[in-house]
Amino acid sequence: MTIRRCVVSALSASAFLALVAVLPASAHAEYRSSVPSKDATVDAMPGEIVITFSEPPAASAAVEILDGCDRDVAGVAAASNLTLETDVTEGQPGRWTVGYSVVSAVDGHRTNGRFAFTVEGEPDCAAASGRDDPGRDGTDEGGGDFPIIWIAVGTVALIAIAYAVRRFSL
Ligand SMILES: [Cu+2]
Repeated sequence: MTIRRCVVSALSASAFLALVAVLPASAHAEYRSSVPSKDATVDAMPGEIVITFSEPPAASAAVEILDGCDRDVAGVAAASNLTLETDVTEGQPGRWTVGYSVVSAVDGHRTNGRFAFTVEGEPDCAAASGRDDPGRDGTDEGGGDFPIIWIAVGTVALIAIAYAVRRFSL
């Protein structure tokens, strides 16, 4: 009985080690290439950003595309085989950055990354901002702070309850 249990645990341990040894061979959904490519300079604003990964990205991918005025111009993202195509809604020239968070459809691992490229021309950020800077808008900031207050209140309440339960159970 004891020997059998020992053999079983030794077998499962070696199976686990074999699995761990195999896993790094699958490289997750790593960035392979993109259009426009990393650090490239293009003379016209791209209509879409295409990123190719080493493994197919799941449909739940999140992409942020910041234009020369640091505004997110990412439209709809669509995954197809190894590529993720994201529409660009509008934008200003300058230095663009693309951030992505994708989950490999093969092994479920998440990969986050960022790359930049340049669109030739001078950005006209004043003209492009039809709406005002959202950071200056008090209601936006208030909305962002609200949940943090409730998380803090909830945490304090939980600690108080846990403390009370411990005291009364002793
Ligand atoms: Cu992986």
